[in-house]
Amino acid sequence: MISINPNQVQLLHRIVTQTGLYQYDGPTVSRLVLYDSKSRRHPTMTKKAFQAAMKRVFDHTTSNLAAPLSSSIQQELTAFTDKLFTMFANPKTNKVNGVALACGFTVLCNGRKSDKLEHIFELLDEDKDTWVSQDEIAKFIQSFLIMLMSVSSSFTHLYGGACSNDSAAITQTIDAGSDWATSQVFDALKPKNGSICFDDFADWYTKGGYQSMPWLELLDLRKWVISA
Ligand SMILES: [Ca+2]
Repeated sequence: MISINPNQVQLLHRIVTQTGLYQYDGPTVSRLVLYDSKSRRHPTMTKKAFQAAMKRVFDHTTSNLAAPLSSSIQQELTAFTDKLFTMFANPKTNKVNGVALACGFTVLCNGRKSDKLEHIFELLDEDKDTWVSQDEIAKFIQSFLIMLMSVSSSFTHLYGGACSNDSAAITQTIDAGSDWATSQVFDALKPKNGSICFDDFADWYTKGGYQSMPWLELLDLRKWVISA
């Protein structure tokens, strides 16, 4: 169960609309996120590289706006991206996985759920053989939940257990939630080579998998943000 405070949806609404982000699709924004690191197979970003990536994304999405961002939105945006870095960074290395970040950003972009999922599978499939492993799916689900957490102050219940608001507990909840959701997919599909392709996932989801991860519907911003 995920609960999202209405004020936090307003924050998300302001960020995606006032920065123009919601007008750009996942592939466009992913390229901006991964610009510096696309030649590397597993891009990781220092805080400096992360901040440069955020600047590339929002310079691009705000370039066609009629007026510059107000200082209050700029402040909210800085607070939001600072929170993202904290949430996405590996606590041991203090670096962010670029693919996970790009997957997370896809949640905030324009596009239909199925198009976003297909793009996310392309991002996850780093060796481009169309197969995606259980670890890679877990990475996506984790980044999805991190993105939801970052726009929510009342994400208090996940999979039946109450969690407090301290960051260690939140991280633990996200890890447990993504492991659980990923195993739902792989336990159901039991792939022989340990990997699945996009069609396997889409088929599983349509035939009942949505009951395991109803929050995947949130990939379509029109259902909860843009219409709000
Ligand atoms: Ca692969």
